Amino acid sequence: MPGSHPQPAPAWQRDSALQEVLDGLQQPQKTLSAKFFYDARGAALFDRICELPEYYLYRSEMAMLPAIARQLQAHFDGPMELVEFGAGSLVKVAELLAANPRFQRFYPIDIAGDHLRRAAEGLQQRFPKVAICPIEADFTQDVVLPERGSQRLGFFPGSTIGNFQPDQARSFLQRLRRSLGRGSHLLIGVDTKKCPHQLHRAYNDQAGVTAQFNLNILAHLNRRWQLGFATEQFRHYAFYHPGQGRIEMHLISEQDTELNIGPHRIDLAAGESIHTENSYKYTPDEFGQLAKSAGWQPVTHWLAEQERFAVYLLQAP
Ligand code: AVI
Repeated sequence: MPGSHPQPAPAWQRDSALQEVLDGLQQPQKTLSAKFFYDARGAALFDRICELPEYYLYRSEMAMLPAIARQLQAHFDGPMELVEFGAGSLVKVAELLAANPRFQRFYPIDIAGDHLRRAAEGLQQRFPKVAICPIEADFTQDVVLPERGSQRLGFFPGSTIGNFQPDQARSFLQRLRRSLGRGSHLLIGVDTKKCPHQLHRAYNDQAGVTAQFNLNILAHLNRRWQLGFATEQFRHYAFYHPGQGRIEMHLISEQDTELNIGPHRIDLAAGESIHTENSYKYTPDEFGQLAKSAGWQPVTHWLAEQERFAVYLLQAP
């Protein structure tokens, strides 16, 4: 009989990620979570960003890692195990493993399981003596790690911590402390505050790769949920906000446009923006304070040439 069975909720209501997109677009400042950058195309565009002459973050950190890995030996006795959060292609961690023979076990954690296992197999061939045990998990949630075999070092490179709001960064650092356990260490890469022009160039490259990366967020949402964003109508806009200490990335709509998600209509006026990313920059003092407020004790830090980038060693008391 019609009406006797409860109707299932429509697809757009059952999909929590799509709900999140809708919630963001209903805010006075329309927002999309930066996590939607990373479909396969977004990940490939991010790899291209890392090769750009203007994007100093990747190269500065990579260049520091071998010396850091060697110096870490002074802070640990005996064997060590390494845990990388959001491990991706495992390029950076290879620099640590190559320079420090103390690492006996490595747990790379990433949500993209197939990519992670392929990368882990490649790394295993290069480092046959290290036990490499990939863990498919969302590193922004609590990850339960196997019992600790030796001194544990977490690794969170790339200044991804800068993509969190400071209060979320604090909660995330607390979460890492809980996952890694008492007495563990964390090695974390963080971009520094510097000349706003240099920061501006890093997110407004001449080749336009960052613009493609930013616009891909809309293309990704279109592919995933057929949202119908007219991507050619949007322009990349990124700037450094000195008061907030962050790069903000936006997409500016060049025309009045509307979008329908289920029964909801979203209006965008010409000139209106969708805020897609923050990338916070920290002085060593500021990051030290943030780490302490999350229960970590700063042990030491290393600065890249011209203080372009910082890598911190923290300890969980
Ligand atoms: C992943 N994350 C640290 C990058 C950053 O610099 O905030 C993402 C990025 N956005 C634009 N370019 C790179």
